[in-house]
Amino acid sequence: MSLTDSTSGRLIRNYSIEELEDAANLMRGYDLVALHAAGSGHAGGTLSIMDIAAALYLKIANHDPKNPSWPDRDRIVWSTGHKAPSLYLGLAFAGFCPIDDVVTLRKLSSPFQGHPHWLKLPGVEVSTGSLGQGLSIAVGMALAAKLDAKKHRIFCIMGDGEQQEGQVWEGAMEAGYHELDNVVGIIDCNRLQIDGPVDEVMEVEPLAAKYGAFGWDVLRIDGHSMEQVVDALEQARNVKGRPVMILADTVKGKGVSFMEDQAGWHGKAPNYQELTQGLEELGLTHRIPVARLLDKAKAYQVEVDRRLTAKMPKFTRDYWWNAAETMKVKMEPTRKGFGQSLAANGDDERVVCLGLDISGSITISDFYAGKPERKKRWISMGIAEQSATSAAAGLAREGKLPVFGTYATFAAARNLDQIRTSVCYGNFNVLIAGAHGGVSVGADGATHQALEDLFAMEGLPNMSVVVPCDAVETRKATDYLLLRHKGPKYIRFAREATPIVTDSDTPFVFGQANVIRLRRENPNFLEAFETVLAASYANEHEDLSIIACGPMVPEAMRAAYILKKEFGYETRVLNLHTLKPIDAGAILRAAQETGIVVTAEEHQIGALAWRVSSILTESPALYGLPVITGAIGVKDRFGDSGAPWELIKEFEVSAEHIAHKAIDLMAIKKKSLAHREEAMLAR
Ligand SMILES: Cc1ncc(C[n+]2csc(CCOP(=O)(O)OP(=O)(O)O)c2C)c(N)n1
Repeated sequence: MSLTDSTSGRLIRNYSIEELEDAANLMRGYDLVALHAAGSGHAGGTLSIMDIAAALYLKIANHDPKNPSWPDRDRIVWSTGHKAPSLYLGLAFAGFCPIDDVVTLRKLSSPFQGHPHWLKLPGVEVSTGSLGQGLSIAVGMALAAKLDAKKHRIFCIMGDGEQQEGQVWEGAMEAGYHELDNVVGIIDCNRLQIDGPVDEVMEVEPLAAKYGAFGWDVLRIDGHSMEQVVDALEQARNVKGRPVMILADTVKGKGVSFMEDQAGWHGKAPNYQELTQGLEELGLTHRIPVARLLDKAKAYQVEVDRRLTAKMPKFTRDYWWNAAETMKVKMEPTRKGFGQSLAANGDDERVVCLGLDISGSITISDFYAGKPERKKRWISMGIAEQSATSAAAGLAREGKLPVFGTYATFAAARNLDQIRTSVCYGNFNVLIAGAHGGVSVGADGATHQALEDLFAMEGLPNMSVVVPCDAVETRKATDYLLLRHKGPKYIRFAREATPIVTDSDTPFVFGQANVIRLRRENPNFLEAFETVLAASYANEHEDLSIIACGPMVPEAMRAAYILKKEFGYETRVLNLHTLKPIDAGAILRAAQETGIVVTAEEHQIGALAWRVSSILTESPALYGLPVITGAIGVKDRFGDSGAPWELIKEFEVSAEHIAHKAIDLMAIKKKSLAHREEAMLAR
């Protein structure tokens, strides 16, 4: 069976091989349009898997578009979550949702998230995006089917680079051991990953021998021959007592000449001219209503903009970055400073950098760029965060200075036990970079937005944690942590360009906060402020304090500006770049001297707020003193796809939100001061 009416048992449509080939081609075209409309996404892998997606959704899988949760349906698990558009188009072409809707891909609140989320779109079986987890989910589904004596199958789609994740092999072992003949794995063997060819990043072959050794039946096919694809998926039905793995040899970027076999097209979307050329090469220029689709995407975006504008706190004028003469700033991603420091300090023979297949984007590859002599100290580990973490501990044990980094979710959560036991318990000198922290990661969505990493990193004994506020401070912090600080250390930075609010003269002392004060109007926003070490700052009896870290520091400065302009309030901004060890003295003085503390973090509320609170509540110096507190941060929810600055608004972590909170707290402070005065007079 295939596309089936679950109530009557009737076959909805029986696709021929030619019809499937045509559908796959059309799906490639829609994919290009959706990626173009999104402005980001994964062209290479979505194109290489499309023939398999068409075969699975339109012919092989037993499912009913009118009844997506039909208990007897076959399940399709996309372990390779970044290929979500192929999944969405498979569903759309099968009739689960309108095809045109896929063009809202990666936009705010869209059901077509950057990585699939089953709670947002019927037909998506599970939420994925963190590589290497799907096969284990499939094992769980297959075991449940066996327990319930159900006959449906579970398909699991993976990438060849993804095979580097150790968890894949745990799942493979389990499926073999439990003789799960209801599991069919499919690997998109396009031989490329982000950092380059799979066999250069971390060889995974011979996959057939490896899966065979784990008790699987293995078929190797041409993943672009529809006949072979359908045949293999059908054949898998007849295997009893063993799971089946289909190794599909494919071409990354298949169908679009300039994308084919190009690692650079892994995570890139076509511009309009590339879209037009791609559609022409696919023979789809007149078959896909590009203008209508792009209009639909635009209309969706207009609605997003309207909704976001409506929910933003309002002031008498627009204080957004660069909106007015006095709000001018230079923007650069904080991650840049990390690479600059590695480039500058990498001659130290002890420094060893570990690559985790996201090296250019997080700038760790700047370590060896233009310096071939350092290449021997660049160790490619593949997509294997857990093993790399323990390997870093081993390197440190032998006197090296290991550095590794990836998306903060994978650098500080996936490998948490390895950080805890291998690195922190042994107190090893390992520098961990949590790149792409916060919601401002953007369209990749929730799975790629680290919003909990700081909880774990701060909670580990021996660990030091630094969250620099801009690219300049990231450079200084990395310089310090890499060569001068001993012990486990975590530095967290962001992906999006954010304002530069420090310069080479701005103090950066590990463990010591800076005080930032608005002093004057200046066309250059940075110059309007003065920054000094908190320890050398003399109380100016400001109205309130804002304590921030990371790119929330520029937002706190902008909030201070808004509060001064609109209400005449004076604000002490504390740049708490080092979260651990924390500068308790600076926090206490801010609370004592201003009476209001607002914390601001691009993280679930707490990594900063609760640590500040614990200092306030446990300090005898504050007993009996009124201190009013408020917290800005993400409020116990997962992230979303969307543009970085849209997400800053959606998740209420902008200067406007900080200012709004401060205004509320100022009203409380004024009221309580008035009460106290009344009480004094009454006495
Ligand atoms: C645990 C985890 N680490 C890193 C990433 C970032 N990432 C996304 S795709 C990718 C490369 C995947 O390569 P492959 O499996 O070969 O997929 P394909 O080349 O077919 O797109 C990486 C490293 C991730 N999503 N999850």
